[in-house]
This record gives sequence, structure tokens and C-alpha cells, in this order.
Amino acid sequence: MKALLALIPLALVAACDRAAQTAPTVTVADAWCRAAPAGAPTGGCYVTLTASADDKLIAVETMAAERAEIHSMDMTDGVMRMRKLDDLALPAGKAVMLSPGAEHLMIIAPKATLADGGVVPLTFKFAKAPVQSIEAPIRAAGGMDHSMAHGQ
Ligand SMILES: [Cu+2]
Repeated sequence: MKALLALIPLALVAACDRAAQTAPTVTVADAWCRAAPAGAPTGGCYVTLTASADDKLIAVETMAAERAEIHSMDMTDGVMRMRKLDDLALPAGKAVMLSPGAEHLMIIAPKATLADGGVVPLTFKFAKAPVQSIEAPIRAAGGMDHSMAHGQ
């Protein structure tokens, strides 16, 4: 009986280890959205995602717009092109930066003007890691006008 009791704590530790391995977490950092003029049809949001184990960003949701999409961007024949992605790979331990001119989040049909100093609530859904909700501050920033690059 004494031997059996001694085994129980070991079994618990083993179970916890396994849970830690099968449930990756994703760190959501440095989120921000670019301020846009009133009536802008879209807005760009940027964030750095770091997964503890291989995972994927599979969806982004926001209350602040009709919907949010994951986009890629590249230059083809001098023209900036964007493509909607179904998901975005998050390799273990690698900081995946969504930034102007590269992969980014696009919010479609914002419900209110994306004014400098405001916030955009964003909910990130991953293939394995738990859902995460954050508030991304809206900042005025120079550079490319997102709606222009979309040809809208
Ligand atoms: Cu886009």
C-alpha cells in the first residue's frame, strides 16, 4: 500500500507534462491598427505572434468592423498585391511579425472611424492554442495607404 501511494504524485506530474506539450500557447504582442480617415473602407492591423509549439492562426474576429481577414502582401511587376490567407503558420518559438508591407490583418468595413488614440478589439483564434482577445491601440502612422493598395 505504501508503494502505491508513492506512485500517485509521479503520475500527476506526468499528466501535467503531457498537458503542457499538447496545449501550445501563443503570445500576442505589439498589436496596433493604423488610423484611417472617416469613411475608409478598410483598415490595417499589425501584431507579433509567437507560438510555444507549431500552431496556426486560423481566424481573427473584431466587433469594430464587419469582419477581419488575414492578408499577405507582395510586389508583383511593381504593383502591390494582397491576398486573403486561410491561415498563417506560426512555427514553434518564432516571432511572426505582421507589419506594414508584409502579412497583416485587415478589418473590412469599420463600424467607426479608426481615429488616432482609439482601440480595436481583436480576437485571435488558433488551430491549437486557446483563443486570445486583446485591444489594439489605433495610431497615426505614415507610409502606405491601405485602401489604395487594395484598389478600392
Ligand atoms: Cu490587406
